[in-house]
Amino acid sequence: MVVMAKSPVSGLSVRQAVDEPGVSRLCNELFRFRFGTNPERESGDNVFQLHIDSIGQPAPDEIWVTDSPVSSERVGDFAIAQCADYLAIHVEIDLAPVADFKALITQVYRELLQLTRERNYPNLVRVWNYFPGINAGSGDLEMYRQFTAGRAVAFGGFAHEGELLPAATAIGTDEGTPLTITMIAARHQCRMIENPRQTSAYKYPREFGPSSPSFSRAVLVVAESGYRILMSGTASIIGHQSMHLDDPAQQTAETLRNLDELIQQARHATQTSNGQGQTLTDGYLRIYIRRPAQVTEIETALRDHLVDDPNIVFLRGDVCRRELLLEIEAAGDI
Ligand code: 3EB
Repeated sequence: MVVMAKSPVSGLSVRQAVDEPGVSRLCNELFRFRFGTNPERESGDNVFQLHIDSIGQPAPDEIWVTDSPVSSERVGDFAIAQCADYLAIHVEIDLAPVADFKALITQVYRELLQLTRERNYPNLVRVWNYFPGINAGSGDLEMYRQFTAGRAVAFGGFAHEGELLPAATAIGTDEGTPLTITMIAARHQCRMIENPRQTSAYKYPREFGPSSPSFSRAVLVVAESGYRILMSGTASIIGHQSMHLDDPAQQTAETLRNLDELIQQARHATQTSNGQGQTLTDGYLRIYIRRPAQVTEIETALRDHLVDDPNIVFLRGDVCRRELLLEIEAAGDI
């Protein structure tokens, strides 16, 4: 598949590696994610390692392609890839000597945001955040809450009504893995989608921490067929309450209803349809599972509810609320 944008804005799409690296490599590959806590292969400037293991089948590289020429480089700790309309930045930071996690997050996010502005890609599209011990510490000292607070400082406040916030994922990885952040930013304005079934994360009440999380439920980018939706990590949350505690099958079903609602909202907002009814074209799901022993139950629930056949990758990770057993992020053409 080659992405050809209809508008002058170049498209952004994703595919899984099917051949040996090198064989399927397109000149307009923006970057690729590689999964695993024990990276074996050599990586170039635009191979972004995610220190998270798949469950079951090894996860193939996830390749983000665009239709304009790509250049990549390394600047300090940052691996940077860019094309006409998109900038991707990846950073991995060893957390062993870190004293103040919140301050570190503020500093890293400030540098990331500054790069997007300096290079004139001011619109944040998608961010992935991974770090170990996400549920360690209690109350407002919990690592996830420190992360959220540090990020909010860099974003310059708590509420972002009317401003573009990126779609995001924040997942806990195994002990000893680095803080890993990947950010995609766009030159042109993209569209942010919220979910009426859920309180916007940037409006979460105080009980979930001193700062509300700086992310949107989904962002739309231009794609071959019209728009591609990039949905944030999504969980079994209605309003701001976690639902179906201790029931992975029901949490899966509720999460899929949330994703479905986002797709409907996006189609409504853009007045578009890919002509495929409920289904996404080139759908892609990443599923983060807290307890690998529950993968079969979750996969069964998933197959029961999915009407289409997207690429699915199962990964071992901790969701930021302790009671949540899984989180699903998804992308596809609407
Ligand atoms: C939620 O809906 C689940 O803090 O960047 C999902 C995606 C979640 C991103 C983030 C958190 C984040 O609140 C948690």
